[in-house]
Amino acid sequence: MKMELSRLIRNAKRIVFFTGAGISAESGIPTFRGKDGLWNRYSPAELATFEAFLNDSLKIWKWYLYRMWLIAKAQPNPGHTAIAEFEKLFSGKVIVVTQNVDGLHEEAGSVKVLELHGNIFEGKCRFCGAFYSKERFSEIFPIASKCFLKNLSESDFKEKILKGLSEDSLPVCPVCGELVGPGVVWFGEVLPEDVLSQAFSVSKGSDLFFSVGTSALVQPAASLPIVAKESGAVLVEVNPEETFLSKQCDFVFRGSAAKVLPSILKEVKNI
Ligand code: BV8
Ligand code: ZN
Repeated sequence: MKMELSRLIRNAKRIVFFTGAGISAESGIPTFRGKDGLWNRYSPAELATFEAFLNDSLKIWKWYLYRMWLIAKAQPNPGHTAIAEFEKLFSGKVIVVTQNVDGLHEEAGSVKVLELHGNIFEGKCRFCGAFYSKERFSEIFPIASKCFLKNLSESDFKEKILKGLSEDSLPVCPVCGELVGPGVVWFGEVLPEDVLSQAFSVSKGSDLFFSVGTSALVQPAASLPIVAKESGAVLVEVNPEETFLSKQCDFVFRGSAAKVLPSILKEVKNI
């Protein structure tokens, strides 16, 4: 199987790596639907919607700061690194389309990355539409900066940050004075138009489409592998568990991203 796939990879003109929470699981970031998944402890609607933010912005910001602290402490794993190496090996032919908001693909060295659901270290004002880059947002909300959070122990984070957080220490929008939320796409919110249209066009034009660590349940992201398949791409799934997509895949690797992707890369390098 790997030999045949390696030949396809070598002859491919455009390779898409479509990733979800599973690729960051081995970096210590809980997935959403896995056994200790984030959505099992809290429902998406409860925490990842504008309504929830309006109802209790302090609770929402505590949840996102907790995830930002987890991500700030995390390192890319061999799954992320292998994808970055594929991009170097086949320059100009590889692009990452991710649902993850953790930025670990860029940290692993991937250059062409489409962040469908935004980035957790950015800021977005839902009242006036102002967008704040990582750098600018850490000026507005210093405790949410990656370099500050990564040096905090769990007890310091819980004692000094979470416990000390109050309504009036939340980030205020310099443009309209309302509260700023995290730079992620919440349920019921549209995805960044330019990113989404790029994602659909690269998927349509792909001849090899890897679906790595995603249950492919959240729309419109979950339509990308289908669009790729319909336009003739070879679909490859890397996931220890069956998903709705498995039946449509030409190659299925029932294993973890951090093990499977480096072994495929090794195979490709050897032929
Ligand atoms: C929208 C950012 C237009 C926030 C996220 C009914 C039908 C169809 C659609 C809808 C519907 N009702 C509502 C909708 C729309 C909704 C949707 O799709 N809901 C789903 C739940 C049915 N979509 C939206 O709301 C989107 N916006 O539609 O706007 C609109 C506007 C107005 C009104 C209507 C429509 C916005 C969606 C984006 C939401 N934001 N994230 C945050 O992070 O806080 S989604 C979030 O959840 C992630 O980004 C990701 O997309 C998703 C989680 O999925 P996965 O990443 O796949 O993770 P999961 O845990 O599920 O799976 C992990 C997999 O990895 C597992 O299969 C596991 O086996 C595997 N794995 C585990 N370990 C490993 C591994 N694999 C490899 N290696 C390992 N080691
Ligand atoms: Zn604003």
